[in-house]
Amino acid sequence: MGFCREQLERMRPLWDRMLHHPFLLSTRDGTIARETFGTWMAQDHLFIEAAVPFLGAMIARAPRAHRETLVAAIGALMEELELFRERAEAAGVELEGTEPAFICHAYIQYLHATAARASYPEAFTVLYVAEKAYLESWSVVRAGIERGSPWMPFVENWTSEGFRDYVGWLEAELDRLAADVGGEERSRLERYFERTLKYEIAFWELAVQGARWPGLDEPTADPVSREG
Ligand code: MP5
Repeated sequence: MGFCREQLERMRPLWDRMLHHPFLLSTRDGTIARETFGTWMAQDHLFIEAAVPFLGAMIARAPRAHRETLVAAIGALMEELELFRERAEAAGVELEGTEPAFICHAYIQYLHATAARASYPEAFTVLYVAEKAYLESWSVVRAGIERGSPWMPFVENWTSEGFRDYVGWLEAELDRLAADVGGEERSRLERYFERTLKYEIAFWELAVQGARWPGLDEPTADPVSREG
């Protein structure tokens, strides 16, 4: 069995938790609040903007045979950004000037740190898990969403034939990369796999919980005296 299948089986309970997230189920059922979906849109727009330099850094280190597909993936990100701008305008969601939520900020820092410091197979693992997560998450939504939903273009973006083929390519290439690494590196790939999946769950959670940073909502209970 290849690395990806093995990890997907190891992570099955967490993976299923992601696929049953209330954000996905309520988008599928048409009960999601526009504000909740708007929070996800504005935050994911930031994430995608950060994914462009992440991929750029990967291309700089990619084997020749990976370059063409990764370059095309940057083109796809540019089209996604355009889709977000168009949908945001239609839904009255403000994208410009949005501050990253805590979880979005952390995930973006993780992308940047991975691009700068991790090995190529480690960065490839992060890319694979993030893309596979979106393919499967939006496939859950696709199974029940009304075709006329304003959110349908996002479903189509991440469940298209082309995107499925891209994720299939990532899977085959990650299996190949992982087959060539030693035991310690393989353990690191497993940790990247798990951590990225946890970030994906946290990102759906952020949309539902809202973009406020933790610890800022309640008034200070017992103000510290500044006298003396
Ligand atoms: C993706 C995304 C998919 N847009 N946002 C998160 C939080 N995870 C994964 O990546 P891409 O590059 O937009 O297909």
